[in-house]
Amino acid sequence: MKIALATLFALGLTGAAFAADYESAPTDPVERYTAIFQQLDEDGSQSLSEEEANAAGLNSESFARLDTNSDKVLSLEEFLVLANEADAQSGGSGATGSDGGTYEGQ
Ligand SMILES: [Ca+2]
Repeated sequence: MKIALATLFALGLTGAAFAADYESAPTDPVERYTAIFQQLDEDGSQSLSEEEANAAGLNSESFARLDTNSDKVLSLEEFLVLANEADAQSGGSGATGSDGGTYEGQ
């Protein structure tokens, strides 16, 4: 979980920088992370290579964790696991870190 938290922190910074370009940041984590995904996906492939993910602050271990089908790229669906985690972190007052397994069934 320490790695995941570091990843979220790094992506949070990326999201803040991204949101600064707009009048208001999306409050919904899915919208926010979709926007981040689209910004990171420079070649428009609808997937993130490990290089693109690394540029966003995801290390190789986090990349492998998110790449649930092991095709060496992150789809939007895989990337949005981070949005679900961020939502749980920010919205779950006092309920963080105890389990973290709610997204594993996908
Ligand atoms: Ca994948």
